[in-house]
Amino acid sequence: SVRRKLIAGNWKMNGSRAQLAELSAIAAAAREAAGVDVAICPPFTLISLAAARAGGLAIGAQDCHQSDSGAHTGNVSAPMLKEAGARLTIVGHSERRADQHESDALVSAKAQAAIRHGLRTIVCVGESEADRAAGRAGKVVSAQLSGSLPDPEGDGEMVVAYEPIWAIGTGKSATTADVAEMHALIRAHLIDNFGDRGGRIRILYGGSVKAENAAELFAVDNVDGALVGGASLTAEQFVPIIQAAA
Ligand code: G2H
Repeated sequence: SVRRKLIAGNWKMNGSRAQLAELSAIAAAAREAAGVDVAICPPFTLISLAAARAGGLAIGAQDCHQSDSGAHTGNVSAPMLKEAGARLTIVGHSERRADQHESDALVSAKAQAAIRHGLRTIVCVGESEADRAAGRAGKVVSAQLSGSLPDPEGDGEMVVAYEPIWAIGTGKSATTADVAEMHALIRAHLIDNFGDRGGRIRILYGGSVKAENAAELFAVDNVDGALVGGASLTAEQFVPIIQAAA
């Protein structure tokens, strides 16, 4: 494939200084997996320390504010993330869309800010269980793509993550047929909107990815890696996923 696989771990609101001990084995596996990019996104408070111990792993954030600075209590901006040592950020994760009521327009502004500052930016999309049951999964994801993607100008790289909400942390992952269909739809959208560049944008799958299902997911067309939550917290669970992508 023209696209290198990217395996990104999303620690969500988990982790501690002690947990950063996992990074050395993850980094060692990443160095051995030629042709695979590996990243870990811990909570904000651990980014600097993680970056200092990354051993070649890319460290990222799970969100970033759309402004560079200002009166935005509790938020963290893209320049701050860069200074802390982050090389990427996730934006628009479904948990933030739900818990923090983030709209497509806000997600797009966040992605734009991150890309402007040279962060690799993973924009998440995905339908709910009700959307899928009603047969509107494709429509919902298309609308999210139309509203949430940044204009990809700037130094950062855009990545799309497809995470069906019903598969997140539930142990249910989508079937390979569902994944193939949705990733093809996303690819078509990217090519329509970004031309040749759309063919080079990586599309990750997320939602209960684990050692047992990683290889079959990575064999699906247009699956260019994974966004991994629960199974990224320990090297024991995360390393086999990296190896499955190599
Ligand atoms: C989906 C994923 C990581 P998990 O949210 O973003 O989490 O692998 O725990 O389903």
